[in-house]
Amino acid sequence: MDSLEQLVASAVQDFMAAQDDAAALENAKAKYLGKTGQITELMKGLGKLDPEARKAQGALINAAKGQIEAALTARRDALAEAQMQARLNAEAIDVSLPGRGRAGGGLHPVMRTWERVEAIFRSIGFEVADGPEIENDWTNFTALNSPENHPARSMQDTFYIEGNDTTGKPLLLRTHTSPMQVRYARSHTPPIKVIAPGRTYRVDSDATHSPMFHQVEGLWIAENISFADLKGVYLNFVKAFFETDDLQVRFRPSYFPFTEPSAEIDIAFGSGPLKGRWLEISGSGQVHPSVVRNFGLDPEKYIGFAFGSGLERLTMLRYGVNDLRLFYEGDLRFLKQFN
Ligand code: 2NL
Repeated sequence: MDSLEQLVASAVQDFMAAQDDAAALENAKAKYLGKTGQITELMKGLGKLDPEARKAQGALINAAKGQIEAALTARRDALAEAQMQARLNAEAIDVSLPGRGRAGGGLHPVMRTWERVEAIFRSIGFEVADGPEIENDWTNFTALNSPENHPARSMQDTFYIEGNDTTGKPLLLRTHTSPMQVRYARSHTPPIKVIAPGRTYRVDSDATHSPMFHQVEGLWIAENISFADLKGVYLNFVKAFFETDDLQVRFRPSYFPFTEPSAEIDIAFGSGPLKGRWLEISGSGQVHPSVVRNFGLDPEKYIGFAFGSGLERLTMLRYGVNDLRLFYEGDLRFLKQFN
């Protein structure tokens, strides 16, 4: 029947016209198959026909209904498929792209030296002490025999901090790690055998000085610790640190307020790029009796040595770094070489 064929054709056309939103397709469906849809209306009309005609006409309408339902299902599937494709395209992941990765961190060369120094001194029985970077005047200066008028105490040389200690003196950033050793010595009983590595601060900034730098100090106090012990300990240290027995150590008379006598320690390598050059590497000396007294100990009974070395200096000599500023610039091209 012509009109049924047209009805089917018109339904197919409407279904095809329904685009990606599901409501459009459901509206089109209602137009044919809904309660008042055209197919439904035709079915209702069957009642008026005589049984023979009703049977024939009913079969035709059912066939048309089947075609329309098939077209609807096909369109539904096609729209769902298209929607899935669009989603897949939008959320596509290119699995052939390289991963973003996660950059591995590494130790700063000065920290490498710090850890190395700790390991070496621990191996010969030294404790490692750590303490405050904000110090009071007595522990940083007075206990260490630095007189009131010493230039190290001036505003030009020391970072003073707002706020006073209990004696009304201004707080400051420690200018060496010695105050940590004073704290350690005052809270332990001899033998005192300790190193204090850490950050220190001085008002100083040029090619060879940074306002923040790292120091390691060592202290060994007992009843009969001598300069010979200092020499043995320090020689053992530099040989272990630089991984060579082919070096010489010399002690050169010097002056520090906290030691008497005092000496600079120089080393000279027997081979390598620095071969034969005397290199200053540490200050040292026998701890001054007044300083021993400030430890809370009797200087008639206790005696020993102390030394202080710069961790940057040790790092530069070990790796052949020629400019101190490289340590503080955070340039990965420099830092990566150590990891
Ligand atoms: C330097 C000088 C030195 C010390 C540090 C020290 C510590 C205490 C008592 C006595 Cl608690 N002395 N430390 C002694 C001599 C020298 O370092 O110019 N180092 C780079």
